[in-house]
Amino acid sequence: MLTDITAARDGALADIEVAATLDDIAALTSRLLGKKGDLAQIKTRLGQLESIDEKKSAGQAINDAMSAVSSALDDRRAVLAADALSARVEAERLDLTEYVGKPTRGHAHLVTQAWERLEDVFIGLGFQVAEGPEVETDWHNFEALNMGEGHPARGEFDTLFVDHVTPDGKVGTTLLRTHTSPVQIRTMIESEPPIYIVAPGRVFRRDTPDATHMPVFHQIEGLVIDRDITMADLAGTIEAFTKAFFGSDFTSRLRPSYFPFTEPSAEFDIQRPDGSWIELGGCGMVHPNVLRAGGLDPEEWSGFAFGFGIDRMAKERHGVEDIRDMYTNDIRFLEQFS
Ligand code: FA5
Repeated sequence: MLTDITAARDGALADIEVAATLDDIAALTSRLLGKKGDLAQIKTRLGQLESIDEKKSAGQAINDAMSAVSSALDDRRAVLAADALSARVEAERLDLTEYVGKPTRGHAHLVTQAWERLEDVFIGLGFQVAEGPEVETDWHNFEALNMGEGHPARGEFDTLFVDHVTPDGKVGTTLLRTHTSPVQIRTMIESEPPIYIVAPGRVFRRDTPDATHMPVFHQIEGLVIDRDITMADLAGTIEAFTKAFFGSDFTSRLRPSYFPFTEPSAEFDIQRPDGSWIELGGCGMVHPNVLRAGGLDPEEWSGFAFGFGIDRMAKERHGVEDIRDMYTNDIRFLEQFS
């Protein structure tokens, strides 16, 4: 029996040595150490041995053989697992050599750069930065800005409504703000004049994207409320801003226009050094109804407001042909504006 045990053990060890994969090891483990394995089969014959000493030494030999086989399986499994890991690491290795010696730094997006520069310029002119929520009430976005329910100007802002039912059962009174002008109302309500603020932020409209329109874009609002503010203050501020932001060879003009929340209203254009004009936004003297909605007495306070597109401004400043290029996140395009 001892010869059988030795033969079974040596056969098992030879099989283990040539196992080539972890699957082979799994199969060998159940074959060699399982109930139907050679050593287990020999064990069933122990009872046939006559003397106790023979049983003892054969039993001991079987146990030794089992543990030799078991530890050989463990060793081979460890070797094969390490090989499999190195093979996987090798297969998944990335070739990063093209980046060696060329450290690159990221930079702020074109629109973020314009946003930050605008804040800097207006802070330099004595303004503070304010902000308001992107999800607004109908009241702040329209009503308080002199656009009551049914006002035709509402239709010009292709509004995205937020599904919402108020406790009194009204639908559609919450929306994604269509402009930064509701920050005017919030600022008037929350702070005492004199007010000199700019409010840059993201706005939303159901506009189809084209070379000059995006459904999500950015505006910067300006609001000044003080005593005896006139249209001349507005024109002077716009001109000072134009020169500080675009350069001293740029100039600005106001063109009569209409906004429900300003009276009189104007469109604000800038002139490039080559003489061509670009429309940047709207502005005007804050309408008395808007001052009242903000809790201010129009007899005591007057002011001006303006709002223009940051994306359009970035586009003009950098000579970008199509506003959509700024949002496709093509690194070859973005890298040009570091
Ligand atoms: C307004 O939104 C007014 N709230 C501006 C205003 C503020 C007037 C304060 C008076 C006083 P308007 O809809 O024209 O106005 O938009 C202002 C600017 O936002 C535009 O001149 C343009 O530069 C930019 N703009 C408008 N729609 C888009 C769009 N879909 N994509 C990119 N920029 C846009």
